[in-house]
Order: sequence, then structure tokens, then C-alpha cells
Amino acid sequence: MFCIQCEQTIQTPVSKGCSFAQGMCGKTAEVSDLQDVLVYCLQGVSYWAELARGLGIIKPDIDAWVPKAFFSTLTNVNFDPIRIVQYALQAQTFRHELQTLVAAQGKSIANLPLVATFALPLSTNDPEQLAAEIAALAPEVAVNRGQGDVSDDVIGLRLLCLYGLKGAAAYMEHARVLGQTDQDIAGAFHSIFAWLGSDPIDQNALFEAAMRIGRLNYKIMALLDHGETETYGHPEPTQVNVKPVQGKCILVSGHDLCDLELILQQTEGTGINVYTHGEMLPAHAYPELKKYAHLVGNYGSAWQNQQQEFAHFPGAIVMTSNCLLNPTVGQYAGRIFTRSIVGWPGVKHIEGENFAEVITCAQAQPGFTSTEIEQRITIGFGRNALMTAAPAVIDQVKAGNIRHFFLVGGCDGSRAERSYFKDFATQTPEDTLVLTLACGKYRFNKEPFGDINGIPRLLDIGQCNDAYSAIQLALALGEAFECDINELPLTLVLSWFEQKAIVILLTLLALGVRGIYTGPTAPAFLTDNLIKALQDKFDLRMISSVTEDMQAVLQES
Ligand code: FSO
Ligand code: SF4
Repeated sequence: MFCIQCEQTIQTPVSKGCSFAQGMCGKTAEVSDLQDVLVYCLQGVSYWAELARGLGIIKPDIDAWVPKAFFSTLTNVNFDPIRIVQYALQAQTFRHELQTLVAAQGKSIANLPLVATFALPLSTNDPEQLAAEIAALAPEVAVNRGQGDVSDDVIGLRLLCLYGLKGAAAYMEHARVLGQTDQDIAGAFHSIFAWLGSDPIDQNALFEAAMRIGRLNYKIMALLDHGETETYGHPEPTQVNVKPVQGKCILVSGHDLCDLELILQQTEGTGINVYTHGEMLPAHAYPELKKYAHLVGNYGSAWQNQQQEFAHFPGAIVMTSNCLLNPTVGQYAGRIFTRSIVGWPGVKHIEGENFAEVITCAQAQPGFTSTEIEQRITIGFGRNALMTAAPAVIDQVKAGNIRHFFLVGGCDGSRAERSYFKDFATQTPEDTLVLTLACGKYRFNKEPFGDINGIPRLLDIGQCNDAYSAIQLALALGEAFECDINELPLTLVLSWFEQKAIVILLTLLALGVRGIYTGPTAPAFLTDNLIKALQDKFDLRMISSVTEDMQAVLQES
């Protein structure tokens, strides 16, 4: 196995990347190898999808399916070898379908690349045997193939593009489940994915592809924002209880609001209380979700604490997307359910829209036996709420009461160095506003930040994909102050963990945002040369100490 896609990848003085029997996340070598083969098969589908597009043939079912299957290979999503094999076989079927359609147009192509013709063995019907045979193909198609033949910078840039595109694919799927798809986005996705399958070596072209992926993702985040706000209304500032309420319960984690809605509809009148977990917290702010009285609160914190938190949750748990950890550790594997691309061997997977099994499970669990004293946090500063607040904020800036804006957010993880982000947020001066988003905020979102003349100092924008809202606010402030986004008194301090964060960073860079602080560590797949290039081009800064960084920011402001 070789996997280096997330921040917790194994690093020793002599090697980088998870490459032994199991990754740090619990992904087995077999699943890692199967995922490498799956990604290559998907690139083959994209190759033919792009060719077919050139002939006027568009298959919306395939366009929708490829990013979804790619999402299954993202960190902490799918650990089930049988499901990954199913995706790989489906990819082969789709590839043949497109190949046949292209051939029917009389188009013949000489010298097809390997990615276009790569075939899976179909010699056995035994699922375990088949998984072993497919996994055995991994060395040929591993994500770091060619290492040693090309420079480490080329490998690093290929991985930057591949992982960035994977994050974009995840957001495409989050948008798709809300009915939002776009043919141009799908075409651009296939084109970049297929090109990466051809093992490009031109560093300038790879760098430009990374920027293309960033720009593409901006469109995808806009599409997702549209899907969420069209379906559930604009988030509005909302107080959320973070303490348990007596009664039977279901906990919903991940990013897909539509699963939460289905659960709320199907539990209405049953007496079961529904809680959000992790990235589902922003759901409480959407009018069409907050209207359910039995959506009683938020439970727990960020994904890396789930094994303790889920073990103590006395009900059923639904994982709608990332981030999933091994549920057998906390003895709750029998009452957790996966959805969509998420999977763990032996854990019940819910297809379709019927959550009856989850409800039955919740009813069989004890539920919370008492109600704790409420603690409320304020969330819901999405795009619309921020724009509504913008005039008041601008007045306070002009009056000298707000001197700087910080966006402190991103994904969380287990490393001790991540305390930086809490320390940074809580040590920001009182005449500054702190915007936040994604699961990193759980480190400080229950702290008292106070307000500046009625404007809360901590403004929770939402999930990681709601970085789109933050960008909209920055653009609006730029317009109001008639300056470039980089001239604003605004600093981004971003924690990264997995590939969604990579693509958000690419989006910000592609939009020309400079001087971003990021950490806790640099992505292990980037070489020193590449990090230096990003620093030179975008003034990208690795975090150091809170005092040093804060001082530098406020001096520049
Ligand atoms: Fe966190 Fe996980 Fe949203 Fe990520 S829950 S780490 S960036 O999946 O997607 O913020
Ligand atoms: Fe290692 Fe991260 Fe890959 Fe898991 S996802 S195998 S922890 S690099």
C-alpha cells in the first residue's frame, strides 16, 4: 500500500506515507490497494467520457457516478473492500458502455493509453478472491506510480491535483444529492481526471491544472450553496443546545443535510430526539430543518473524538459522509449506520430513503435518562446572514471598533499541535472578529467571545464547503472598501486534514488570496521545492507560534 493523502499520514525520518499493513486511519493495505485500482479505473471512465463528449454523447448517470465513486476513496470514508470492488467493477461496466458508444460513431483511436484499456480480472465469483486479485494490480497503478523515473516534484504536483480533484468530487456529490449537477462542471472534471491518468510530467501544466481544479471547485461550492439554500432556506443566526435532552435518540453526522431531513421527517411523532454531530451542526440554522422541534441539539465535537463520544451516545448513529473511524473499538458497531459512499465491513449500510432500521435501533436503545442544563451556542452566519450584517460591520470598521478579521477554521485532527488553532482564536484581540467554519471550530466554539456593539465576535459560517460564504463576504468587504481582497484587514488561518481542505486551499489560491496561514504541518506529498514555490507565489505561510503569527498579522494590518 501507499497512501499519503491526509495530514495524519505516517512519517518517519526516512519515509513518508502510510505504506505498511495499515494506514494511520485504520485503512487496511488491501483497501488502500483496491482504492488505487478504483481510482485508475475511474480515470479510464473519464477518458472515454471526455472522448464521448467530443462526439456529442453525454451520459448524465455516468457523470454523476464517477465523482461519487471517487469520493469513496477520500480519507475516513470507506473501509469496506467488497464495496470498493463493486465500485471498480461498475467502473469497468461504464467504461465499456462509453467505449461502445464511441465505437458506434465510427471513431477509432490508435495507441490508446493504458488508462483507457486497463482491465480488471473477472476470473472468479468469490468476492474475497476477486478482491485479492484486483488489489494485486495496485503496484502497476498506484498513485505514486513512476516514482524514481520522474522527479519527486512531479509526483508531488500530480498528488496535489489528484487529491484536490478528489475533494472537488466530494463536493460534486454533496451538490448532486441536492439535485444540483452541471454539464460543464462534469466535462471539466472528466477532462482533468483523465489527463491525470495519463501521468503528465510537465510541471507548469500540472501547476496550472491545480489552479483549474481550484477554480472548478469554486463553481462546485457555488452549486452546493445554491442546492442547500434553495432546499432549506438561508441559514439564520440560531442558538443551539449542546447538552442532552431526556429521551430516545438518533445522532446524525457527516455533511449531507438531505439525510438529516429524511430522518427528521420519519421520526416526527415517534418521541425520538435527533441530534447533530460534527459537520452536521450548521443544519440547525436552516429554516426548513430547524422547524422540526425534535431536532433538539448538537452532541459531541469533531470527528477524531467519535470513538469516545459515540460509545456514550445511548441511541442510533448515522454517518452520512466523512469522517468515520473504526466503530468496533467503542462497541457501537451494532448501532451505527452508514450512508452513500461511507462503509465499514460488517456495519449496516442504508440504501434508499427508508430509515426504519435506524428508528427501530434507536427505540431499542436506552436513550438519555435525564435532561442536562442547557448550554447554547450561536451558529448560522452563512452567506445571507453575513451580508445582512455587513453594513453594521462596515460601520464598526469605519468607527475604528473593528480593526481586523480572522477566519480561523478548517478540519480538525488528533495532533497535539492543533491546540494552536484554539489558542489563536481565543487570543485574538477584542477589537477583532473571528469567522469560523468546518469541524476545527469545535476546539473553541463553546468559549465566550463576547460581542462588538452587538455583533458577536465569533461568527460560525458553517461546514467546510461554506468557505464559499466566507469568500462572498470577503468580496463584499473588498467592494465596500474599494480594495483588493488581499488589501483587506483579513487573515485566513486554516487547519487542514484531508482532501476537501486541499481543494478549498486550491480554490483560495486560484482566486488570488495571499498570505494564508496553514497547518498544523505541511502536506507530506509536497516537496520542499513545491512548498517554497507556493510560499513565493502565494505568500503561503506555515503556522509557527501563536504569539509570533499574531504579532506578524497585526503589524501588517
Ligand atoms: Fe471535518 Fe472530516 Fe468538513 Fe473534512 S468532518 S475533516 S474538511 O471531513 O469535511 O471539516
Ligand atoms: Fe494514511 Fe491518511 Fe491514507 Fe489513511 S488516508 S492511509 S492515514 S495517508
